[in-house]
Amino acid sequence: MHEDIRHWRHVFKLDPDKEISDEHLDRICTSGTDAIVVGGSTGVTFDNTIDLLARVRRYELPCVSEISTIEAVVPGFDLYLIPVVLNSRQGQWITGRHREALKQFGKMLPWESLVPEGYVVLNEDSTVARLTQADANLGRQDVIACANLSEKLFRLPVCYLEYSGKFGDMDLVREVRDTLEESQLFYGGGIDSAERARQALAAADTIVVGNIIYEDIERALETVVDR
Ligand code: 1GP
Repeated sequence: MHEDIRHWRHVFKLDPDKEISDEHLDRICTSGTDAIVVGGSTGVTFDNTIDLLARVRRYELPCVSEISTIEAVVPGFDLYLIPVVLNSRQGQWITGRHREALKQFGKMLPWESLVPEGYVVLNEDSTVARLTQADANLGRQDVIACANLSEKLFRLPVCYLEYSGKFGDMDLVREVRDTLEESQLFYGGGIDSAERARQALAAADTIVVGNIIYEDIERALETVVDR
C-alpha cells in the first residue's frame, strides 16, 4: 500500500467536519480520483471520522487518514499520513503531539501504515497556518530549504506544499519538485478548475483537492483531468 502512494496523481481531501450528501460522495468516489484523504484542521473527532470512513469504505478506492488530532485516530484506514509542520513556530506541531501519540499508542501502532509528511504551510491566512502558528511568509530560498529539510535531513517520504484555500506559485512548486530527488511532492491549495488542476499536475507529483468539493461539486469533479 505504501508504494501505491507513488502512483497517486490526484486525491480528494474530505473534511469530517463538513457535510456531504450521499450523492456527492458517490460522485467523488467514482470520479476516477486515486484516493480519498480524510482530514481537516478543526472540528475533527473520532465520531465524524469513523462515520466518513464507513461511508467511503463502500467504494473500492484507497482511503487514508491524515491525522491532525490524537482524539481522531480511527483504526481501519489503509494508511495514516502524519503531518510534521516544518515551518511551525510551535514544537507541538513538529514533534510534540507526535510524542504524545506514541506514548499513548506506542505498542499498538501499525508502523508500516504510517507515512510522515514534511508539511510546509504557505498561505498565512489559512486555518492551518493560524492553528500551527506557521511562519508562512517564506521566500523562495526558505521554501527550497524546507524541502531539503524534509527530504535530505529528516528523510521524510512526502513533502507537502500546503497553500490551503489559495492557489500557489506554480513556478516555486515546480522548483521544489526539481530539488527533490527521492520524496514525493504533494501540492494542495485552491485547485478549483480543470485548468488549475492541469497546472498543478505539471508542477507537483500529487495534487490535493479540498474546499471546492463543498463549494461547487461540478467544478470539483472537473479537477480529475486526464493525467
Ligand atoms: C487542504 O491542501 C488541501 O489541506 C487542499 O486545499 O482546500 O484549498 O483545495 P483546498
